Amino acid sequence: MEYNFREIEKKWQERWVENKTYQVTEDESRKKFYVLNMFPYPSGAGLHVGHPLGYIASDIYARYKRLQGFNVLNPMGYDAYGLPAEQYAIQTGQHPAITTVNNINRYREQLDKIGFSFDWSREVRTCEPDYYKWTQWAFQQMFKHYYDNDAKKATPIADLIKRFETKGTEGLNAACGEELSFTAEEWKAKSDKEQQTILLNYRIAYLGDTMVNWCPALGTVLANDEVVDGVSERGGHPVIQKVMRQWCLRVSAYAQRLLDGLETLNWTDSLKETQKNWIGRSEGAEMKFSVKDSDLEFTIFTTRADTVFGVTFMVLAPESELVAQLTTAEQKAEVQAYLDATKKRTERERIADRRVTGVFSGSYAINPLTREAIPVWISDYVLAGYGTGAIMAVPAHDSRDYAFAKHFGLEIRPLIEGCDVSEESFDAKEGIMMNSPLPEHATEGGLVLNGLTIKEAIAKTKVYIKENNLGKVKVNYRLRDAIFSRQRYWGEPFPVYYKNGMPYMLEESKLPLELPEVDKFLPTETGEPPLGRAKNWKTEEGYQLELNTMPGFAGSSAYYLRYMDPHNTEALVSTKANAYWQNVDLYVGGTEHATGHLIYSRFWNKFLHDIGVSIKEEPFQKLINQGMIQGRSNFVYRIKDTNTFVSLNLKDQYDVTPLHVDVNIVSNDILDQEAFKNWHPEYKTAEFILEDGKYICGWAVEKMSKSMFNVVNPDMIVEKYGADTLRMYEMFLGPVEQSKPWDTNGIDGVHRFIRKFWALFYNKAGEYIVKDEAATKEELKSLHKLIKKVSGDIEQFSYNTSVSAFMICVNELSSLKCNKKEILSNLVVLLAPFAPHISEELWETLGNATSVCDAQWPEYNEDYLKEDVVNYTISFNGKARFNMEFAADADNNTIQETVLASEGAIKWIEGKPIKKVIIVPKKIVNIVV
Ligand code: ANZ
Repeated sequence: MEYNFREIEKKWQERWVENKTYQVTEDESRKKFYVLNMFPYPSGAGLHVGHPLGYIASDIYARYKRLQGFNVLNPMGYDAYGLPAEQYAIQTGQHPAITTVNNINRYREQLDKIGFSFDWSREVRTCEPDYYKWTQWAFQQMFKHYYDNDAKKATPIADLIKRFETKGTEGLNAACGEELSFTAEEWKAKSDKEQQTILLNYRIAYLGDTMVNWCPALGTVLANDEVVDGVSERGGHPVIQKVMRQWCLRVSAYAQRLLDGLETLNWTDSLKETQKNWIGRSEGAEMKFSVKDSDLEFTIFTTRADTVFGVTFMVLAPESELVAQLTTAEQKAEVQAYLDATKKRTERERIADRRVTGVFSGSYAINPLTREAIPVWISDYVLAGYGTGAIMAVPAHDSRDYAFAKHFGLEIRPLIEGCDVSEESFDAKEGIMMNSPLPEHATEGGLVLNGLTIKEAIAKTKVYIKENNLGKVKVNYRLRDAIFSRQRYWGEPFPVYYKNGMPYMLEESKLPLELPEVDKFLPTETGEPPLGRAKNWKTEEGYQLELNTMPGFAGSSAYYLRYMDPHNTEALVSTKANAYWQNVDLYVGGTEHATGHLIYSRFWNKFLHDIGVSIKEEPFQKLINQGMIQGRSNFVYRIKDTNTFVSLNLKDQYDVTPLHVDVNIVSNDILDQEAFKNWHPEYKTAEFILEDGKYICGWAVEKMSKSMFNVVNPDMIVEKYGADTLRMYEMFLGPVEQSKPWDTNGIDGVHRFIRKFWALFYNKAGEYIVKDEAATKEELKSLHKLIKKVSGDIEQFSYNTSVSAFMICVNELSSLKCNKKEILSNLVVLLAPFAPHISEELWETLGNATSVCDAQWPEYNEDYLKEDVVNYTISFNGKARFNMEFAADADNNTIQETVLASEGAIKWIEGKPIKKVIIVPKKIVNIVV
């Protein structure tokens, strides 16, 4: 039989569906292994060869684990809500549900051709009501819980209400927006609306006033990366900073657990570092400053409490509520003008650019230690969302404060020995506090820092502040709460209605709240989100339903749990299924999710863990980031003002313009001239200047993209070479985690390897030549070398070296003319994770009735790798003189005696006394005379 990959692949893909080969159940008799890919957003462009890279890598691992006897869950689904479908709908009127389904069907067709071991019976689509019911449910649970900092977990809001009724806020240590203080009596005296407002301050899902990038022309909030230089990336419309009431998730409450959890994960150091920086733990102190001639007090956050003697001014964020309270009548106009100007800058711009701007408020604060009056300024280098939105400025020791002081002519007061403030070098971490030129009363109360290191000074000041009730020690995190509202159509509706302006949750029995139909996917004339167009978007009682929808990360936060039990109508996941599958053992996906999805899903899962839904606190135990596959673009060179194209190595003789050419009409850098003429009407009459009768194209490595004509469609490769070749070739390109260019030039080699493998079973005449004879030592050695290499490589995700090892082994067996069943059966099993179709076919041919997926991974036997004899180099005083062979298990004594007694040795020793004999096992015997 000939190797007809088209027939073989079709046959097995059908067989797998018929036999439900990849369906798994919670089989208690076997150990589980859960492999997961980051599920795709089904875009209109379909898959290119870069997309399946991670899926192939994880599929190999999944199949390998199954061969080792594990019960492997390897599911797939679609992150189906999202902007592109909505944008397309706005342009074409096509309903996003329709384009999404079309795209999904196309993805599925492409995925099926590659031969993945996905259990499609567990597919999820985030836009399906029976899926998003549980996204809505989880959101409601977050609304119904608050975070207890003492218990370090989410706790029912009902408990908080009970507590308020009995003790008020006394002793409460909960994550909240604002520290509140009231007694039980005061709580009970509040109206329902007042109580609800207070509870929002504690709920894990809460409505909060947050600063957003608002684009009035587009009628929507934009993400930071959608705003460039103060205007919208799309359309160039002005964007302003605006406070809007939005749903938020109190991710910040979980900051410490998100940090601690990283220690338990098998992720790369660089990914952990990225998450650590994102969470941004900062230990410092909050200090109270009072306002001169007023009852007002405000709190600042500092990591350098020790510099309190060097404070020469204070700065408030422009958005701070204190601005209105501290601005004096004389300064009012100037402050207002400043506030208007800063509104236009996004937070990111404020951090990135170092332009110094600011305005004096007119008020003075009193330094709690020195009792000095110091001016209070307003500037946007202080961010409203971090710390307390107010700082004490120490220009001698902080570069931003320094720049500000210089610009506005404010005092700079150094505190550290040898600190040169004329230079912008503030790296004085190891410095010593000096006898500072402070007013006499400065050290009143006993805080003396002179002679201490900075570290000691910070610690001492913190204790002092605490003991003297001037503030408290505080840990801050950069991690922000997640803004959870989007003014979009194509997303999960919030299961929320409004009564008296307050939000309430729909009853659980009313879930899912399905996405309504609208006439257009645009905001309403009055600027409401698209759901404002839905008819009768109200509860049965007539209350208004929420008009925002949830963001992209909502549906992807707990999907891994849903795959465990995708058809459950009673729960997100049953305890039984969750107890069996636990969490993901291997997660494979792109690095772009390092701070988005991988933070949100960890947070979401920790919450579900707190409320008893998820057994494991961390969702993804091991994580591998697959690299990107870049495009390898090809160029043709058009001689200026002509329709003549000159081959690569002749182009320097002409004045040429390089043009991208579709890589699909180029093979091994040689242009298919006919196809080129048909590619574009403009080239119909193209003429060519050839070298050696060929047109050779230039090439470059670029991003794989339509506009560079370097997109390679996996379907085409499958059509031409088969899925098994595609799979092995993608792995052969290089280490999974590295980015690398797609280079079709080597694919023939991989395809030839597969044919050579086939040729061990069938001769040229198509006759089956496998024999039931005992294998030779050499054949066994070749096989066991491969078993050892491939098993080790798969564990390390070093698939490219595995492919090379297969090639070597098949070459060795070919030259040994080995077609022994004993050897080839094992070889088929080893190859099955990489090239499942051909392996199934040959496994069947070898006489097996069950799928190769259920075979057993071969164990390697060290004995076969042992050499019988070893060749030693015999040296005298370090110089190699001759060689001798010894049995591989010969001991050193035997070796030494035999060598010394040999004729050669006697000759080279020349009768001199022997000083030393050094034996390097299996390599060298060195005789020192
Ligand atoms: C006085 C001081 C002296 C400071 C000094 C630094 C150096 P991290 O490590 O990022 O937490 N800060 C506090 N809140 C801020 C805000 N909302 N916007 C901008 N800056 C803010 O940094 C904390 C330090 O950043 C704080 O310590 C404060 O300046 C500033 F030699 O206080 B420091």
